[in-house]
Amino acid sequence: MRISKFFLPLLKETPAEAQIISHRLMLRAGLIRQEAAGIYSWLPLGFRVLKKIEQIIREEMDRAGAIEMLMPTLQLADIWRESGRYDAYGPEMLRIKDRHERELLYGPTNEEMITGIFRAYVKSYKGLPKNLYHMQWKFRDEQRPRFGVMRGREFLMKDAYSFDLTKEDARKSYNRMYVAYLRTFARMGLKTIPMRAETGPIGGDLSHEFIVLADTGESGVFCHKDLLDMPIPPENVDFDGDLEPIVRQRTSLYAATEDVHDQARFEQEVPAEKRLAARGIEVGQIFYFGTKYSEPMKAVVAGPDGKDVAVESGSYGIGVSRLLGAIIEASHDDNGIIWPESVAPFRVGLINIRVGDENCDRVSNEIYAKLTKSGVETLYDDTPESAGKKFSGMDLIGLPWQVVVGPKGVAAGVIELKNRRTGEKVELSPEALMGKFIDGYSAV
Ligand code: 5CA
Repeated sequence: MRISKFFLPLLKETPAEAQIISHRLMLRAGLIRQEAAGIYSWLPLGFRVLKKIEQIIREEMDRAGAIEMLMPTLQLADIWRESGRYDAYGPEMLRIKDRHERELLYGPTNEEMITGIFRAYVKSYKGLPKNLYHMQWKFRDEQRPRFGVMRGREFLMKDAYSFDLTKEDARKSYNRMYVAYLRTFARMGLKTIPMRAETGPIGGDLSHEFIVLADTGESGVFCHKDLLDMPIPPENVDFDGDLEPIVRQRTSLYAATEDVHDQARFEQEVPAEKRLAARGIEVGQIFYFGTKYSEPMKAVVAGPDGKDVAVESGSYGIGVSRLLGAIIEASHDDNGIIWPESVAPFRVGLINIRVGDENCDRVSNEIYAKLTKSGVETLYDDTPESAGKKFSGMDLIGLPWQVVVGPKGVAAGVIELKNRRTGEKVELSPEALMGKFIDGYSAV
């Protein structure tokens, strides 16, 4: 993509309303624009990151055996009356009437709707287990929307819902999501710690929040320091096998959010030098709630003995849009964002510092054409701006690699490559540069 043809509105000034670094950087780097309190447009650069994050989540959900679908944002109130949550949900729920005076709501979560879908089609235990998920916009009329996408009112969530015949099977479904989450967040360069958590309006008595430690996080958290350095389950982990050992390795150590924290137990179970009391960002939460929805909504299947059984369920959320904020909180410096390669909007930022110079243009155009043709996502700064402005803009948007083409280097047959994270710069021949980004590249 050529910046001259792209839409990349960078801000010079730090917007006054943004209190935390990720929010400031998201506005300055042209990722989002606020449309109303807690409601954002996703500008092209931010939208690319959102899609990358979605794709990682999708791959890991699919690997764990979950099945993607899509439910609407608007839901009928009637189905929420069946579960008893229509009144219980309170002012956070955005309630709407259509022209026929039918009561609708903008979904804050989808337990009711998915239970309605499940019960319409699955009648026998032979159709179990099932785990269905979607990524869809949610609306919660938060009392204090703040910190940009961290606590929005409209936000993108991945929500998965599992259905099983027995408690034991439901526990296996829970473990699959637990392990899938460890892999999902690690692939985005995030270190997350699963912590026991309150279940709130979703319900149930077993729940973990996946927490990224950050001083700007909204949750107070307490845990054993060894949880910071646990191995991430490999890509070939067997989701049909016994995942309990992976889960137990973590759950045997103390980790709790402030809502369920027990200071006496913490001090008893964790040696003083291993105690960590910190703040964190909740990027995901998983729940086991058994028959909380299936019973009132009569989502039953015929068991092996022919008798009807209410299905055992859990739900599993990830804050897709919140993740952009969390990743930036965890990965930035004074000059701007530092995207991990896996979620970067482009892998390479190509800077032509002398646009109009015949040689610089020729070399830059060649590099751009070759990288793009090979599928290396490249953002080419072909604008007539000053070199200084191009460098600071590129640092701000945080692409992992910067390729700098200038008259001196071109005359000497070299191009500069800068690693955004380490700041390390090397000079390479154009061939060596191509070889770095294109597998099996050969100049001929
Ligand atoms: N139905 C369950 C699981 S699917 C559920 O709604 N869980 S939740 O309430 O914990 O939300 C799931 C995730 O959405 C949270 O872990 C958080 O990362 C994200 N989230 C929740 N509220 C907001 C918000 N106001 N802004 C941005 N992200 C949010």
